Amino acid sequence: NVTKEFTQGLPKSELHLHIEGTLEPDLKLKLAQRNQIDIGQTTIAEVQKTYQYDDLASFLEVYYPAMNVLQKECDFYDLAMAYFRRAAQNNVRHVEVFFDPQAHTSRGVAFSTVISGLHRAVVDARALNVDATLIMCFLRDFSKESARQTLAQALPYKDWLVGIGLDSDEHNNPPLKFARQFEDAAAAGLHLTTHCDIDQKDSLEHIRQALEIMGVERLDHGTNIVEDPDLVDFVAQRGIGLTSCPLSNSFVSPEMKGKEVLQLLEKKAPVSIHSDDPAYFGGYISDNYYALADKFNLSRQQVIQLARNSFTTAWISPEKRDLYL
Ligand code: ES4
Ligand code: ZN
Repeated sequence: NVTKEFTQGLPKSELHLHIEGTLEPDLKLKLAQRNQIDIGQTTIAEVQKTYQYDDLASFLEVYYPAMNVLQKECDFYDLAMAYFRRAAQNNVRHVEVFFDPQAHTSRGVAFSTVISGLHRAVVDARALNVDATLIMCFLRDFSKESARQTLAQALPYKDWLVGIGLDSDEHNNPPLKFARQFEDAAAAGLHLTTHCDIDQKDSLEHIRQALEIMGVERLDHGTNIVEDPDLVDFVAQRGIGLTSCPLSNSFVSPEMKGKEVLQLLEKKAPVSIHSDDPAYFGGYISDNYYALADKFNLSRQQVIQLARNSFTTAWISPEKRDLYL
C-alpha cells in the first residue's frame, strides 16, 4: 500500500513549482518586518485567513500582492533556500524552479536582484544534495512587448536558466501570443514549456497550439489533453511530459484530475506529479503524491511510474538521467 512515508522516501524530480508560491506565512512576516512593509497582517493565523480562493483569478489576487515583501537579493535567496530545504526533506533530487520576473520588475525590483538571489540559492542547494535549475516564466496577462523586454533582460543570464515557461491568467491569453518570444528563447538554447490550465474553456486549443505550432517540450497541467486521443498519442510518442498538481487542482476540481492522470498512465503518456504553489495549496510534493494515491487507490507501481516520468521528462543530461532511473 502507498503510505506517506513511501511517497516521501521515493526519489523525485520537481518540474512544476513556482518559487513565489513557496512563500510560507512565517517567512512572509519575517521579510515584511525586515523590509518595513505593512502587509496588513501580523500573525501566521491572520495571513492564513487571507488564503481563500476558488479559481485562478481569485488565487492570483492573493498571490501577487504578497510578493511585495520580496525586495532585496537576500529575500529571493532566503525564499529559494527555504524551499530547497523542504525539497531535500521530500527527497527531491532534481528541481526546475519557475520564477516570474515580471511580478517583481513591475514593482520596481531589478531583474538582476531577482535572478542573482535565486541563482545563489541554486548553487548552495548542491550542499543539500538538491540539483536545481531555473525556468523563467512570462506572465501571459502582460503584453508581448513586456515579454520581449523580459527575455532581453534574461539573455545575458541564459547560462543560469534551463528553460522558458508561461503562467498567470490564461483566459484570452493563448500560447501563440508569445510565439515570437518562444522562438527566440529556443534559438538561444532554452527549453520550452507552458501552462495549459485545467479550468480553461480554450484549454484544448491552447494545448494544440503549444504542441503543434510552438514546439513546447512539456505542458504544465495540460491533463485536459485526454479529450483528444490523437494529441495523447502525440505526447506519448514524443515523450512530452505533463506536470499535474493534485492539491492545486483540488481548488477547482474535487477529483483533482485523477482520472485523467490514470488514463495518461494507461496510454504511456509521461504524466508526473508536482506541487505548483505549495505554501498556498496545502502541501509539498510528497503530499501531492499521497493525496492522489490515497483518493484513487494507486498501486506502488503506479506511483513509481509517476516518479520515473518526472525524471524522464526532466531537462537533464542522459548521464544524469541514468543515475536517477
Ligand atoms: C499559478 Cl496555479 C497557477 N496558474 C497559473 N499561473 C500561476 N502562477 C503561479 N501559480
Ligand atoms: Zn503552475
